[in-house]
Amino acid sequence: MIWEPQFECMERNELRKLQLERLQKVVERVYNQVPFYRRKFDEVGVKPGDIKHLEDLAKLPFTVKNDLRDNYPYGMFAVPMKEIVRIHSSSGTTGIPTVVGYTKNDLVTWSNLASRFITAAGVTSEDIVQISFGYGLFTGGFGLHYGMERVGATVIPVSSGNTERQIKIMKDFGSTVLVATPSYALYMAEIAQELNMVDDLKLRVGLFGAEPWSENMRKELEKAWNIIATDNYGLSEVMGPGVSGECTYCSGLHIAEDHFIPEIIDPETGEVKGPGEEGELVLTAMTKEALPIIRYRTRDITALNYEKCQCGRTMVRMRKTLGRNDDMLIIRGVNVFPSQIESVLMEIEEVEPHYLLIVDRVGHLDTLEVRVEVPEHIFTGNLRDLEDLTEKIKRKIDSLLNISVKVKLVEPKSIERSIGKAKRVIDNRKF
Ligand code: DLL
Repeated sequence: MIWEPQFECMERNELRKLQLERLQKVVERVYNQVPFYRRKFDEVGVKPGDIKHLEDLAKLPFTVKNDLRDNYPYGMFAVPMKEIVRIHSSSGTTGIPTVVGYTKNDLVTWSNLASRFITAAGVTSEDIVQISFGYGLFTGGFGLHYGMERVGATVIPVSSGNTERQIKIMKDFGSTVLVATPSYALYMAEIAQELNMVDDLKLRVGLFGAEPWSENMRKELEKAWNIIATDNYGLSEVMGPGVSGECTYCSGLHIAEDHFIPEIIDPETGEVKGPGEEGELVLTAMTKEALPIIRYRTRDITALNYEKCQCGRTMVRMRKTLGRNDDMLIIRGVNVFPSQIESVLMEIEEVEPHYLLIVDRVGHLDTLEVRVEVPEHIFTGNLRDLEDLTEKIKRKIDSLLNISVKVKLVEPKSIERSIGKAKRVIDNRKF
Protein backbone atom coordinates (compact mmCIF):
# COMPACT_ATOMS: atom_id res chain seq x y z
CA MET A 1 0.00 0.00 0.00
CA ILE A 2 1.31 3.47 -0.87
CA TRP A 3 0.50 5.96 1.80
CA GLU A 4 2.79 8.98 1.96
CA PRO A 5 1.63 10.88 5.06
CA GLN A 6 4.88 12.86 5.03
CA PHE A 7 3.50 14.59 1.92
CA GLU A 8 -0.21 13.92 1.94
CA CYS A 9 -0.65 15.13 5.52
CA MET A 10 1.92 17.96 5.50
CA GLU A 11 1.25 21.06 7.56
CA ARG A 12 0.35 23.94 5.28
CA ASN A 13 3.35 26.12 6.14
CA GLU A 14 5.72 23.20 5.43
CA LEU A 15 3.92 22.52 2.18
CA ARG A 16 4.13 26.17 1.14
CA LYS A 17 7.88 26.12 1.79
CA LEU A 18 8.29 23.05 -0.39
CA GLN A 19 6.08 24.54 -3.11
CA LEU A 20 8.09 27.77 -3.19
CA GLU A 21 11.39 25.90 -3.50
CA ARG A 22 10.00 23.75 -6.30
CA LEU A 23 8.35 26.68 -8.03
CA GLN A 24 11.56 28.71 -8.04
CA LYS A 25 13.43 25.75 -9.51
CA VAL A 26 10.91 25.09 -12.25
CA VAL A 27 10.63 28.73 -13.26
CA GLU A 28 14.41 28.94 -13.55
CA ARG A 29 14.49 25.72 -15.55
CA VAL A 30 11.78 26.60 -18.07
CA TYR A 31 13.26 30.08 -18.52
CA ASN A 32 16.60 28.53 -19.46
CA GLN A 33 15.40 25.46 -21.35
CA VAL A 34 12.20 26.37 -23.18
CA PRO A 35 12.36 29.32 -25.60
CA PHE A 36 8.58 29.69 -25.42
CA TYR A 37 8.69 30.47 -21.69
CA ARG A 38 11.71 32.78 -21.97
CA ARG A 39 9.83 34.81 -24.57
CA LYS A 40 6.61 34.90 -22.54
CA PHE A 41 8.33 35.84 -19.28
CA ASP A 42 10.39 38.52 -21.05
CA GLU A 43 7.20 39.95 -22.54
CA VAL A 44 5.82 40.62 -19.05
CA GLY A 45 9.24 41.57 -17.68
CA VAL A 46 9.50 38.77 -15.08
CA LYS A 47 12.83 37.08 -14.39
CA PRO A 48 13.13 33.80 -12.44
CA GLY A 49 14.73 35.73 -9.54
CA ASP A 50 11.49 37.73 -9.15
CA ILE A 51 9.67 34.70 -7.71
CA LYS A 52 10.31 35.30 -4.01
CA HIS A 53 6.93 34.26 -2.58
CA LEU A 54 4.26 31.81 -3.69
CA GLU A 55 1.99 34.77 -4.44
CA ASP A 56 4.49 35.88 -7.12
CA LEU A 57 3.17 33.01 -9.24
CA ALA A 58 0.37 35.38 -10.27
CA LYS A 59 2.97 37.56 -12.04
CA LEU A 60 3.62 34.80 -14.56
CA PRO A 61 1.60 34.50 -17.77
CA PHE A 62 -0.86 31.66 -18.33
CA THR A 63 -0.15 28.75 -20.64
CA VAL A 64 -3.05 27.56 -22.82
CA LYS A 65 -3.72 24.53 -25.00
CA ASN A 66 -2.97 26.53 -28.14
CA ASP A 67 0.57 27.19 -26.87
CA LEU A 68 1.18 23.44 -26.98
CA ARG A 69 -0.41 23.27 -30.41
CA ASP A 70 1.74 26.15 -31.68
CA ASN A 71 4.79 24.27 -30.47
CA TYR A 72 3.61 20.92 -31.87
CA PRO A 73 4.94 18.32 -31.38
CA TYR A 74 7.94 18.69 -29.05
CA GLY A 75 8.60 22.45 -28.80
CA MET A 76 7.60 22.76 -25.12
CA PHE A 77 9.87 19.94 -23.90
CA ALA A 78 12.50 21.02 -21.37
CA VAL A 79 14.88 18.09 -21.95
CA PRO A 80 16.59 16.65 -25.05
CA MET A 81 14.62 13.94 -26.89
CA LYS A 82 17.06 11.24 -25.82
CA GLU A 83 15.75 11.66 -22.27
CA ILE A 84 12.14 11.21 -23.30
CA VAL A 85 11.01 7.63 -22.76
CA ARG A 86 7.24 7.93 -23.37
CA ILE A 87 4.88 10.03 -25.46
CA HIS A 88 1.14 10.47 -24.92
CA SER A 89 -1.24 12.75 -26.71
CA SER A 90 -4.69 14.22 -26.38
CA SER A 91 -7.32 12.87 -28.73
CA GLY A 92 -7.17 15.88 -31.02
CA THR A 93 -10.81 15.67 -32.05
CA THR A 94 -10.85 19.46 -32.25
CA GLY A 95 -7.73 20.41 -34.20
CA ILE A 96 -4.05 19.63 -33.75
CA PRO A 97 -3.50 17.20 -30.87
CA THR A 98 -1.30 18.17 -27.94
CA VAL A 99 1.74 15.96 -27.45
CA VAL A 100 3.20 15.29 -24.01
CA GLY A 101 6.44 13.55 -23.03
CA TYR A 102 7.87 11.87 -19.93
CA THR A 103 11.39 11.12 -18.73
CA LYS A 104 12.20 8.01 -16.69
CA ASN A 105 11.85 10.04 -13.50
CA ASP A 106 8.54 11.47 -14.69
CA LEU A 107 7.18 7.95 -15.05
CA VAL A 108 8.24 7.16 -11.48
CA THR A 109 6.55 10.34 -10.20
CA TRP A 110 3.46 9.52 -12.23
CA SER A 111 3.07 6.00 -10.89
CA ASN A 112 3.68 7.29 -7.33
CA LEU A 113 0.98 9.91 -7.68
CA ALA A 114 -1.45 7.50 -9.30
CA SER A 115 -0.80 5.04 -6.47
CA ARG A 116 -1.72 7.75 -3.94
CA PHE A 117 -5.28 8.12 -5.14
CA ILE A 118 -5.56 4.40 -5.75
CA THR A 119 -4.64 3.83 -2.10
CA ALA A 120 -6.92 6.65 -0.99
CA ALA A 121 -9.79 4.78 -2.68
CA GLY A 122 -9.01 1.74 -0.53
CA VAL A 123 -7.32 -0.44 -3.16
CA THR A 124 -4.56 -2.73 -1.84
CA SER A 125 -2.24 -5.49 -3.03
CA GLU A 126 -5.09 -7.95 -2.33
CA ASP A 127 -7.12 -6.50 -5.20
CA ILE A 128 -7.55 -7.73 -8.74
CA VAL A 129 -7.97 -4.72 -10.99
CA GLN A 130 -9.65 -4.64 -14.35
CA ILE A 131 -8.43 -1.63 -16.31
CA SER A 132 -11.06 -0.82 -18.90
CA PHE A 133 -9.65 2.56 -19.89
CA GLY A 134 -8.22 2.64 -23.37
CA TYR A 135 -4.48 1.92 -23.54
CA GLY A 136 -2.61 3.99 -26.10
CA LEU A 137 -2.03 7.69 -26.54
CA PHE A 138 -4.75 8.40 -23.94
CA THR A 139 -3.12 8.61 -20.50
CA GLY A 140 -5.87 6.73 -18.62
CA GLY A 141 -4.85 3.10 -19.29
CA PHE A 142 -1.11 3.37 -18.70
CA GLY A 143 -1.44 5.89 -15.86
CA LEU A 144 -3.66 3.62 -13.78
CA HIS A 145 -1.76 0.51 -14.87
CA TYR A 146 1.58 1.54 -13.40
CA GLY A 147 -0.06 3.09 -10.34
CA MET A 148 -1.85 -0.19 -9.62
CA GLU A 149 1.32 -2.24 -10.07
CA ARG A 150 3.11 0.16 -7.72
CA VAL A 151 0.46 -0.60 -5.10
CA GLY A 152 1.01 -4.30 -5.73
CA ALA A 153 -2.49 -5.04 -7.00
CA THR A 154 -2.98 -7.64 -9.71
CA VAL A 155 -3.61 -5.80 -12.97
CA ILE A 156 -5.76 -7.10 -15.82
CA PRO A 157 -5.02 -4.74 -18.73
CA VAL A 158 -8.20 -5.41 -20.73
CA SER A 159 -8.46 -1.90 -22.25
CA SER A 160 -11.86 -0.70 -23.43
CA GLY A 161 -14.38 -2.37 -25.74
CA ASN A 162 -15.69 -5.90 -26.33
CA THR A 163 -18.04 -5.48 -23.43
CA GLU A 164 -19.42 -9.01 -23.10
CA ARG A 165 -15.88 -10.31 -22.90
CA GLN A 166 -15.14 -7.73 -20.22
CA ILE A 167 -17.96 -9.11 -18.07
CA LYS A 168 -16.82 -12.68 -18.56
CA ILE A 169 -13.26 -11.74 -17.59
CA MET A 170 -14.60 -9.86 -14.58
CA LYS A 171 -16.35 -13.01 -13.42
CA ASP A 172 -13.73 -15.61 -14.33
CA PHE A 173 -10.70 -13.64 -13.12
CA GLY A 174 -12.44 -12.41 -9.98
CA SER A 175 -11.94 -8.67 -10.55
CA THR A 176 -12.50 -6.66 -7.36
CA VAL A 177 -11.77 -3.21 -8.82
CA LEU A 178 -13.04 -1.65 -12.04
CA VAL A 179 -11.25 1.28 -13.71
CA ALA A 180 -13.17 3.00 -16.51
CA THR A 181 -14.89 6.16 -17.59
CA PRO A 182 -18.18 6.45 -15.70
CA SER A 183 -20.14 6.28 -18.95
CA TYR A 184 -18.42 3.07 -19.99
CA ALA A 185 -18.88 1.60 -16.50
CA LEU A 186 -22.60 2.27 -16.84
CA TYR A 187 -22.73 0.57 -20.21
CA MET A 188 -20.82 -2.40 -18.81
CA ALA A 189 -23.33 -2.62 -15.96
CA GLU A 190 -26.15 -2.73 -18.48
CA ILE A 191 -24.52 -5.68 -20.26
CA ALA A 192 -23.73 -7.44 -16.95
CA GLN A 193 -27.41 -7.13 -16.00
CA GLU A 194 -28.53 -8.47 -19.37
CA LEU A 195 -26.22 -11.44 -18.97
CA ASN A 196 -27.61 -11.85 -15.47
CA MET A 197 -24.09 -11.93 -14.09
CA VAL A 198 -23.96 -9.06 -11.60
CA ASP A 199 -24.47 -11.37 -8.62
CA ASP A 200 -21.57 -13.59 -9.73
CA LEU A 201 -19.08 -10.72 -9.55
CA LYS A 202 -16.68 -9.75 -6.77
CA LEU A 203 -16.34 -6.05 -7.58
CA ARG A 204 -16.06 -3.80 -4.53
CA VAL A 205 -14.49 -0.55 -5.79
CA GLY A 206 -14.77 1.50 -8.97
CA LEU A 207 -12.20 4.14 -9.87
CA PHE A 208 -13.77 6.42 -12.41
CA GLY A 209 -12.76 9.61 -14.14
CA ALA A 210 -11.62 11.30 -17.36
CA GLU A 211 -15.04 12.92 -17.92
CA PRO A 212 -17.61 14.84 -15.88
CA TRP A 213 -20.20 12.78 -13.99
CA SER A 214 -22.80 13.86 -11.50
CA GLU A 215 -23.34 12.70 -7.90
CA ASN A 216 -26.51 10.99 -9.07
CA MET A 217 -24.51 9.09 -11.67
CA ARG A 218 -22.25 7.97 -8.81
CA LYS A 219 -25.30 6.62 -6.93
CA GLU A 220 -26.45 4.88 -10.08
CA LEU A 221 -23.06 3.19 -10.57
CA GLU A 222 -22.72 2.24 -6.91
CA LYS A 223 -26.14 0.64 -6.98
CA ALA A 224 -25.70 -1.10 -10.34
CA TRP A 225 -22.38 -2.69 -9.38
CA ASN A 226 -22.71 -2.78 -5.60
CA ILE A 227 -19.43 -0.90 -5.17
CA ILE A 228 -17.98 2.30 -3.76
CA ALA A 229 -17.13 4.64 -6.64
CA THR A 230 -14.44 7.34 -6.46
CA ASP A 231 -13.73 10.21 -8.81
CA ASN A 232 -10.27 10.80 -10.27
CA TYR A 233 -9.13 13.78 -12.24
CA GLY A 234 -6.22 14.69 -14.43
CA LEU A 235 -5.25 15.92 -17.85
CA SER A 236 -2.52 14.93 -20.28
CA GLU A 237 -0.93 18.38 -20.44
CA VAL A 238 -0.32 18.35 -16.68
CA MET A 239 0.44 14.62 -16.30
CA GLY A 240 -2.64 12.45 -16.83
CA PRO A 241 -4.53 10.72 -14.00
CA GLY A 242 -2.86 11.38 -10.64
CA VAL A 243 -3.41 15.13 -10.42
CA SER A 244 -6.23 14.63 -7.92
CA GLY A 245 -8.49 11.91 -6.59
CA GLU A 246 -11.03 11.14 -3.91
CA CYS A 247 -10.49 9.24 -0.70
CA THR A 248 -13.27 6.97 0.57
CA TYR A 249 -15.06 9.96 2.15
CA CYS A 250 -15.80 11.10 -1.42
CA SER A 251 -16.00 14.76 -0.46
CA GLY A 252 -13.73 16.41 -2.99
CA LEU A 253 -10.62 15.35 -4.88
CA HIS A 254 -7.29 15.76 -3.06
CA ILE A 255 -4.81 17.55 -5.31
CA ALA A 256 -1.17 16.38 -5.12
CA GLU A 257 -0.11 19.87 -4.08
CA ASP A 258 3.51 18.94 -3.51
CA HIS A 259 3.70 18.53 -7.31
CA PHE A 260 0.97 20.80 -8.67
CA ILE A 261 0.02 24.27 -7.50
CA PRO A 262 -3.69 24.89 -8.07
CA GLU A 263 -5.26 28.31 -8.56
CA ILE A 264 -8.83 29.25 -9.36
CA ILE A 265 -9.32 32.15 -11.71
CA ASP A 266 -12.18 34.09 -13.18
CA PRO A 267 -12.25 32.71 -16.74
CA GLU A 268 -13.17 36.11 -18.17
CA THR A 269 -10.69 38.38 -16.38
CA GLY A 270 -7.96 35.93 -15.32
CA GLU A 271 -8.16 37.31 -11.78
CA VAL A 272 -7.24 34.84 -9.01
CA LYS A 273 -10.18 33.86 -6.78
CA GLY A 274 -10.28 32.86 -3.13
CA PRO A 275 -10.92 29.51 -1.39
CA GLY A 276 -14.42 28.19 -2.02
CA GLU A 277 -15.02 30.47 -4.99
CA GLU A 278 -15.97 28.84 -8.25
CA GLY A 279 -13.88 29.41 -11.35
CA GLU A 280 -11.44 27.86 -13.80
CA LEU A 281 -8.73 25.60 -12.44
CA VAL A 282 -5.17 26.62 -13.31
CA LEU A 283 -2.32 24.20 -12.57
CA THR A 284 1.44 24.59 -12.38
CA ALA A 285 3.38 21.31 -12.66
CA MET A 286 6.55 21.89 -10.67
CA THR A 287 8.32 18.56 -10.75
CA LYS A 288 7.91 17.25 -14.26
CA GLU A 289 11.23 17.06 -16.08
CA ALA A 290 10.09 16.62 -19.67
CA LEU A 291 7.13 18.96 -19.74
CA PRO A 292 6.94 21.32 -16.81
CA ILE A 293 3.99 23.60 -17.28
CA ILE A 294 3.36 27.02 -15.79
CA ARG A 295 -0.15 28.25 -14.94
CA TYR A 296 -1.91 25.93 -17.35
CA ARG A 297 -5.53 26.93 -17.95
CA THR A 298 -7.43 23.66 -17.71
CA ARG A 299 -10.84 25.15 -18.72
CA ASP A 300 -12.32 22.94 -15.97
CA ILE A 301 -14.69 24.63 -13.55
CA THR A 302 -14.34 23.85 -9.86
CA ALA A 303 -13.63 25.38 -6.41
CA LEU A 304 -10.99 24.64 -3.77
CA ASN A 305 -11.62 23.54 -0.19
CA TYR A 306 -8.67 23.93 2.22
CA GLU A 307 -10.39 22.37 5.26
CA LYS A 308 -8.77 19.24 6.56
CA CYS A 309 -10.50 16.10 5.34
CA GLN A 310 -11.77 13.42 7.71
CA CYS A 311 -9.24 11.02 6.19
CA GLY A 312 -6.39 13.10 7.63
CA ARG A 313 -5.00 14.31 4.32
CA THR A 314 -4.24 18.02 4.34
CA MET A 315 -3.94 18.40 0.59
CA VAL A 316 -6.55 20.81 -0.77
CA ARG A 317 -9.68 19.28 -2.23
CA MET A 318 -11.17 20.36 -5.53
CA ARG A 319 -14.92 20.06 -5.93
CA LYS A 320 -16.02 17.43 -8.45
CA THR A 321 -15.85 19.32 -11.73
CA LEU A 322 -19.14 20.05 -13.45
CA GLY A 323 -17.40 20.16 -16.77
CA ARG A 324 -15.16 22.26 -18.91
CA ASN A 325 -15.78 25.82 -19.84
CA ASP A 326 -15.87 24.55 -23.43
CA ASP A 327 -18.62 22.01 -22.57
CA MET A 328 -20.80 24.71 -21.13
CA LEU A 329 -23.67 25.43 -23.47
CA ILE A 330 -25.08 28.91 -23.64
CA ILE A 331 -28.72 28.53 -24.54
CA ARG A 332 -30.76 31.70 -24.83
CA GLY A 333 -28.22 33.40 -22.59
CA VAL A 334 -28.39 30.71 -19.89
CA ASN A 335 -25.29 28.68 -18.96
CA VAL A 336 -26.01 24.96 -19.05
CA PHE A 337 -23.65 22.14 -18.12
CA PRO A 338 -24.72 18.73 -19.46
CA SER A 339 -23.95 17.26 -16.03
CA GLN A 340 -26.71 19.41 -14.47
CA ILE A 341 -29.24 17.80 -16.75
CA GLU A 342 -27.73 14.40 -16.06
CA SER A 343 -28.27 15.01 -12.37
CA VAL A 344 -32.00 15.66 -12.87
CA LEU A 345 -32.47 12.67 -15.16
CA MET A 346 -30.80 10.28 -12.76
CA GLU A 347 -33.26 11.24 -10.04
CA ILE A 348 -36.20 10.07 -12.12
CA GLU A 349 -36.77 6.42 -11.54
CA GLU A 350 -38.71 5.68 -14.72
CA VAL A 351 -35.89 6.67 -17.10
CA GLU A 352 -32.68 4.91 -18.03
CA PRO A 353 -29.36 6.66 -17.38
CA HIS A 354 -28.64 7.19 -21.09
CA TYR A 355 -29.22 10.61 -22.60
CA LEU A 356 -28.22 12.97 -25.38
CA LEU A 357 -28.62 16.74 -25.70
CA ILE A 358 -29.33 18.24 -29.09
CA VAL A 359 -28.94 21.96 -29.51
CA ASP A 360 -30.28 23.78 -32.55
CA ARG A 361 -31.08 27.27 -33.69
CA VAL A 362 -34.47 28.03 -35.18
CA GLY A 363 -34.45 31.57 -36.55
CA HIS A 364 -32.69 33.46 -33.79
CA LEU A 365 -33.87 31.14 -31.05
CA ASP A 366 -31.72 28.40 -29.50
CA THR A 367 -33.52 25.16 -28.76
CA LEU A 368 -32.48 22.30 -26.51
CA GLU A 369 -33.85 18.81 -26.91
CA VAL A 370 -33.18 16.31 -24.14
CA ARG A 371 -33.39 12.75 -25.44
CA VAL A 372 -33.53 10.09 -22.80
CA GLU A 373 -34.13 6.36 -22.92
CA VAL A 374 -36.98 4.66 -21.11
CA PRO A 375 -37.37 0.92 -20.48
CA GLU A 376 -39.23 -1.16 -23.06
CA HIS A 377 -42.40 -1.56 -20.93
CA ILE A 378 -42.74 2.22 -20.62
CA PHE A 379 -41.86 2.93 -24.24
CA THR A 380 -44.46 0.48 -25.57
CA GLY A 381 -46.92 1.09 -22.73
CA ASN A 382 -49.78 3.52 -22.30
CA LEU A 383 -49.36 6.69 -24.40
CA ARG A 384 -50.87 8.84 -21.66
CA ASP A 385 -48.26 7.60 -19.16
CA LEU A 386 -45.52 8.39 -21.64
CA GLU A 387 -46.85 11.92 -22.08
CA ASP A 388 -47.11 12.42 -18.32
CA LEU A 389 -43.54 11.27 -17.86
CA THR A 390 -42.32 13.57 -20.64
CA GLU A 391 -44.08 16.47 -18.98
CA LYS A 392 -42.68 15.60 -15.54
CA ILE A 393 -39.09 15.55 -16.85
CA LYS A 394 -39.63 18.76 -18.79
CA ARG A 395 -40.95 20.55 -15.70
CA LYS A 396 -37.97 19.48 -13.62
CA ILE A 397 -35.41 20.57 -16.20
CA ASP A 398 -37.22 23.81 -17.04
CA SER A 399 -37.29 24.82 -13.40
CA LEU A 400 -33.62 23.97 -12.94
CA LEU A 401 -32.43 25.89 -15.98
CA ASN A 402 -35.11 28.54 -16.21
CA ILE A 403 -35.55 27.90 -19.91
CA SER A 404 -38.02 25.75 -21.74
CA VAL A 405 -36.60 22.53 -23.18
CA LYS A 406 -38.06 19.80 -25.36
CA VAL A 407 -37.98 16.29 -23.91
CA LYS A 408 -38.13 13.22 -26.12
CA LEU A 409 -38.37 9.75 -24.62
CA VAL A 410 -36.71 7.19 -26.82
CA GLU A 411 -36.58 3.42 -26.94
CA PRO A 412 -33.98 1.39 -25.03
CA LYS A 413 -30.50 1.21 -26.60
CA SER A 414 -31.24 3.87 -29.23
CA ILE A 415 -28.61 6.24 -27.84
CA GLU A 416 -25.09 5.31 -28.78
CA ARG A 417 -23.04 3.81 -25.91
CA SER A 418 -19.49 4.93 -25.32
CA ILE A 419 -16.47 2.83 -24.46
CA GLY A 420 -14.37 5.89 -23.56
CA LYS A 421 -15.35 9.49 -22.97
CA ALA A 422 -19.04 9.92 -23.72
CA LYS A 423 -20.31 12.42 -26.27
CA ARG A 424 -23.40 13.88 -24.66
CA VAL A 425 -24.06 16.89 -26.84
CA ILE A 426 -24.78 17.48 -30.51
CA ASP A 427 -24.68 21.20 -31.17
CA ASN A 428 -26.06 21.99 -34.61
CA ARG A 429 -25.81 25.76 -34.23
CA LYS A 430 -23.54 27.58 -36.62
CA PHE A 431 -21.49 30.21 -34.84
O1 DLL B 1 -8.72 12.35 -19.10
C1 DLL B 1 -6.71 12.00 -17.81
C2 DLL B 1 -7.43 11.04 -16.93
C3 DLL B 1 -7.46 9.71 -17.25
C4 DLL B 1 -8.02 11.47 -15.75
C5 DLL B 1 -8.09 8.83 -16.42
C6 DLL B 1 -8.64 10.59 -14.90
C7 DLL B 1 -8.68 9.26 -15.24
P1 DLL B 1 -7.27 14.07 -21.09
O2 DLL B 1 -7.70 13.03 -22.05
O3 DLL B 1 -6.15 14.98 -21.47
O4 DLL B 1 -6.79 13.40 -19.75
O5 DLL B 1 -8.55 14.91 -20.71
C8 DLL B 1 -8.48 15.88 -19.72
O6 DLL B 1 -10.79 15.48 -19.16
O7 DLL B 1 -9.36 18.70 -18.62
C9 DLL B 1 -11.31 17.41 -17.93
O8 DLL B 1 -12.04 18.26 -18.76
C10 DLL B 1 -11.71 15.98 -18.21
N1 DLL B 1 -11.62 15.18 -16.97
C11 DLL B 1 -10.64 14.36 -16.58
N2 DLL B 1 -10.95 13.79 -15.40
C12 DLL B 1 -12.16 14.29 -15.03
C13 DLL B 1 -13.02 14.09 -13.92
C14 DLL B 1 -7.53 12.58 -18.93
N3 DLL B 1 -12.74 13.25 -12.94
C15 DLL B 1 -9.82 16.49 -19.49
N4 DLL B 1 -14.16 14.82 -13.87
C16 DLL B 1 -9.85 17.43 -18.29
C17 DLL B 1 -14.49 15.67 -14.86
C18 DLL B 1 -12.58 15.19 -16.03
N5 DLL B 1 -13.73 15.87 -15.94
